[in-house]
Amino acid sequence: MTHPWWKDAVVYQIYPRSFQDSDGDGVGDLRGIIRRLDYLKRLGVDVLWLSPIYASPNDDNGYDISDYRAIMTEFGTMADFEELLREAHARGLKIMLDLVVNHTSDEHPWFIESRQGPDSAKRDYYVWRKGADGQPPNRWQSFFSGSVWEKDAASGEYYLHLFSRRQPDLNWENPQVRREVYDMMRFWLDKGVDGWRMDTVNMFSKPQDFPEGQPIPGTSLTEGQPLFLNGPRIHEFLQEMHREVLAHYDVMTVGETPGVSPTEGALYCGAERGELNMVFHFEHVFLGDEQAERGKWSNPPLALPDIKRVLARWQTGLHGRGWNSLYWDNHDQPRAVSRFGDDRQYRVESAKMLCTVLLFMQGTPYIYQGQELGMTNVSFESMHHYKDIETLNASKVLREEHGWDEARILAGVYARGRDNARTPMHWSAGTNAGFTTGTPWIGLNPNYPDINAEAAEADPGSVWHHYRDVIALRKALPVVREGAFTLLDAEHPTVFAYVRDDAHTRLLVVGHFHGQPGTYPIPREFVGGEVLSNNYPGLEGERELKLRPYQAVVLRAR
Ligand code: ISL
Repeated sequence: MTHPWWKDAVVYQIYPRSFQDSDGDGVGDLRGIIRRLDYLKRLGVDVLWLSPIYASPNDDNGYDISDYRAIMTEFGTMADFEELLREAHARGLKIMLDLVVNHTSDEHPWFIESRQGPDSAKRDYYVWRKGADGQPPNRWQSFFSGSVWEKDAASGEYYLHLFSRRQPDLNWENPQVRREVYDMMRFWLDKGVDGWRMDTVNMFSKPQDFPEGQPIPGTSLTEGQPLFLNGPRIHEFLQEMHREVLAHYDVMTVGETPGVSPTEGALYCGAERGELNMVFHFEHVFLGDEQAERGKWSNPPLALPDIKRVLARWQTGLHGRGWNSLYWDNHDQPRAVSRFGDDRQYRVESAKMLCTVLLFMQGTPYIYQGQELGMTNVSFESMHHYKDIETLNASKVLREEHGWDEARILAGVYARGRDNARTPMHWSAGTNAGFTTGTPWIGLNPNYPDINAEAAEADPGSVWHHYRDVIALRKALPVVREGAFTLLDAEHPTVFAYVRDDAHTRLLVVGHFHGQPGTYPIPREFVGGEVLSNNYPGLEGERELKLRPYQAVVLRAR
């Protein structure tokens, strides 16, 4: 299995809630996705990753599951899902689901039973601990603000929740819990599902003594993350899952792993490890956040050499040892063009440049819905328009504990809030961008009359056509799949240049991350080389490229 299918695949992430509504309730649904399969086929992607589609009270938009074997009412029925799977497969598209098993919803029957008291048969499905002196077991901070422990009135004990208090953590130490998870995975795989994106996969195993972490200045909490990421039994659990379930199906798996380095990453996705096929690391999207006063909400500036250093380290670190996943954004991140490009004057050029630079690296690329249109961040007028639990909780803490005013909070949210990625997909210039005939669950980005799929498909110069061309090109070039990666000019402040090469082909990829013209000397072997991709009509300079704002070119050595 040196060339498994997922090494050639391009994945497209769908956030079902915001993709396409088919019944006018303002929420996207499965029948809406079916309607858009031909669009996705035309783009040239191979795999659709659906963010959670299961029954959920939607405290965290489906990442809080109350029934793993049922479809969220707003999204449709099991029959709709089966039809989606059939229709996708008929077009040669695969479907990957989101496996959210670090936690459930507090409305999951397991938790309802667990919560009944220390004698409940399901007590041990979750993590219950006694506090001391009226305080929680430790002072770890949750991802969504506040303590990870919630005191339950019935027993006076605390349950663990790394995310919201409505997302209690499952107890992976309990073999019965693991068996339930494996059964549920088989349920979907037997229907014909082609893979899993595994939510927060490196958090399943916690040190059972729950040691105290480093204090977080200005709060009563401690930093538990380093202690519960990549916990003591995590690889044992994943190897068991592989043995019990994954090894019996031809599927692809990608683990979401914040806080892993390439060395740790290889432990999750090393070819011989029997765990996962690849991981999402966060090093390029979290750059500087840890050092910033209020983390991502302070939105520390990004420097290109840091981004290059991180991505190059992963490229070389996993080459021949594991497999990379490539992404600029997803449903938790701001829009790629707004974060790494220029979402105003050079929106089209910079969105195309980001496409080129990402898709010529080694690994499986993930395109987040709307990225192929160059969709941008949104700036809602006030906090009232925001829906995301992380954003709303953080905004409260920033206001009440750190004295930030609304303008300052909004600046952080505009730059980094998760709702940037969650506004409805832009299909057309018509009512609600063609997303819904009803009232959309969250506001639209007002720029949809200019930026939408219908206009993009009709315009050969659009970001969409660039994505389609680059997807087709990377598939035609085996060097992109297997070739070595060499970063050039690591310290160059505005140019991201690298070489991909194998025994047959050498490619030079140059991306100019700047709104002013620039120059870049062409390495000798590429002088006079064939231009395989260019986001401008022409290319100037023979020995030295004269780069236009956000220009990106790919040259093949003679
Ligand atoms: O979103 C983040 C930063 O803004 C991350 O810290 C994120 O919380 C983390 O990567 C885990 O994300 C995943 O699990 C969460 C869910 O809210 C996210 O949408 C999901 O991608 C809990 O299930």
